[in-house]
Amino acid sequence: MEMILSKEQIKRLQSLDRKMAESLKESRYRHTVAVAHTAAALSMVHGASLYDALTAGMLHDAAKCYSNEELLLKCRKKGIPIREIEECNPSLLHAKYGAYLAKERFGVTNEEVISAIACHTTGKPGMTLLEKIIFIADYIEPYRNHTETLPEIRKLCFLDLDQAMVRILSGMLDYLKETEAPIDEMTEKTFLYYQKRK
Ligand code: DGI
Ligand code: FE
Ligand code: FE
Repeated sequence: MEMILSKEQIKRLQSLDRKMAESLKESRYRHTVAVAHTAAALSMVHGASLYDALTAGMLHDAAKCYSNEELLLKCRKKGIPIREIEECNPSLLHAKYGAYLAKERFGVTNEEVISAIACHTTGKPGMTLLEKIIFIADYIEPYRNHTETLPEIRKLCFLDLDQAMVRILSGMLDYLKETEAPIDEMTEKTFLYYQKRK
């Protein structure tokens, strides 16, 4: 697995970094860089491509600069299918639309990177190594402070990705139920898939 960045790759990553710094608000940009670096660290342990992890991390929230209304309009305009749960909860679309932007605006051709962006919010059953790394990095990056159990979850992520998926999804589903947020069936399917595998 490619663990050394070429000069060309470093240039491309710096260019993405500048573009995200311009388009995202400061706290979202800080989170973006943190996810990219956390994904890089996870790649070093678990053996994914450093460049792919950094690219997907840098772009995973690229569509967060848009409001719910804008996301709905843009997805409709581009013919991106919108499910009922996304109609009610358009913020879920930032993952799918971010994947679209990665391809069409930022010139990403690696389908693995594009799909890691597309499923970073809900996950999906049978995720690739890179998809899991981005999903997990989004949850554990150093600036996150949403749950008391983060320190032990963070440690687990560097030891066993599938077990970490179960811990993260179970916490996420508990939180969504607590707040009575509508749950995307994909989030539940992903949880059940990784729970069974454990
Ligand atoms: O974009 P971020 O804020 O970095 O994080 P994210 O892409 O995971 O999306 C933010 C929220 O999405 C987070 O609070 C968890 C939530 N989410 C994940 N699965 C579901 C969900 N929200 C709803 N309503 N339903 C889901 O199934
Ligand atoms: Fe996100
Ligand atoms: Fe994020």
